[in-house]
Amino acid sequence: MSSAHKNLSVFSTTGLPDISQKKFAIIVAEWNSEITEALFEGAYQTLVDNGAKAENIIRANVPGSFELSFGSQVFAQKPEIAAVIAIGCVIQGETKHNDYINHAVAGGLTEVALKYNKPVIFGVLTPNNQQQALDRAGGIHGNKGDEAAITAIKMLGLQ
Ligand code: RBF
Repeated sequence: MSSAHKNLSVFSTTGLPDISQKKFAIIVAEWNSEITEALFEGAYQTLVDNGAKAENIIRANVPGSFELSFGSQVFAQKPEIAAVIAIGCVIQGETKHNDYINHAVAGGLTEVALKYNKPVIFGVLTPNNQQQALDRAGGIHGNKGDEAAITAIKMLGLQ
């Protein structure tokens, strides 16, 4: 089914756990900052809208998406952090750099989550072009940052 005009960020928010006492870290890659700032805003606002206290949301920047694994580990290892959301945007170029970065980050974030036994969310867009990124960062397909935040909250409900 084509997703050309679909808001892909429609999700259920029923039965979410209480996050009023939970601390979150949002790690933001500076590459493609127009996109990653919009994703961050979506994630931050969604956490607040669902009960997180603003002072319990910590933000840290890393240069590019490749650095998200290490940046996430720095915060995942802190006992007070309940969940980490990694935000990035890797746009396909003429070379295969995007494949290497995307695979490295997906694997790195998975490792950090399993090592520290807490949710580490993959909020990384992997679009073919800038327009696809804009469409998913507050455009016609919604905001994947919102989804990343809801995913973090849902995963906390498992614990
Ligand atoms: N980082 C991103 O977050 N998004 C990108 O689209 C992106 N494109 C890159 C393209 C090339 C050719 C290189 C070398 C790096 C790129 N990076 C990108 C940066 C990467 O995530 C990382 O910060 C650097 O490779 C330093 O480790």
